[in-house]
Amino acid sequence: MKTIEVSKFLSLVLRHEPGKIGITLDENGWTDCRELIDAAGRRGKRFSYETLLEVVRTSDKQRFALSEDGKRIRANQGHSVKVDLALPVGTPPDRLYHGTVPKFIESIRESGLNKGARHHVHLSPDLKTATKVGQRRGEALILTIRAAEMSAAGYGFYVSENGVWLTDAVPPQFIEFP
Ligand code: HQG
Repeated sequence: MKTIEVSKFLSLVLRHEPGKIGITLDENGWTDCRELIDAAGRRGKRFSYETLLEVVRTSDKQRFALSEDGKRIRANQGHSVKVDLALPVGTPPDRLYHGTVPKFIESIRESGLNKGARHHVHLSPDLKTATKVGQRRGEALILTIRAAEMSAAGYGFYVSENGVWLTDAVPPQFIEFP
């Protein structure tokens, strides 16, 4: 498998469907690299440990992390299966950004940002990243989140290992629309 295919495959099994290849994630989302590679290989998804290392190293968004001994791997964020990433709580910058698309705006105006199928709402530290996130779905529309104000009002924020800011929900009063 090419690295891009391996990356997509890892996203699927480490975030959403470990059971698809018969592996399990521990409570913090980790799984054994060797078991993962073997289980994948038995289902025709063949790649080496070296390829897996390359995917972790070159992932544009640092999607995966290895344990210090290199034996275990987990996804840094984006899970739909229940895992506790034990993320550090952080104090966000004044503003954070969220890239979305026009068709969602009405609903976001009414109910704010919600986490949908994910564990958290994902917010970007800069406009460029937010634009990329929005463009996955079409013409990107960038919302500005008054994050420091939210934090002061008692809403919790976490930072993932790859610099994505996470929170449970963003009520409409903290969102600036374009
Ligand atoms: C929208 C990718 C209607 C929200 C990216 C978004 C990111 C609402 C979509 C990461 C809404 C959810 C996350 C509401 C939110 N009404 N629509 N009240 N609240 N939405 O994919 O932020 O490639 O779950 O605007 O780069 O797009 O997976 O979230 O459009 O970092 O590593 O509902 O996923 O990273 O979509 O993306 P998603 P997201 P990976």
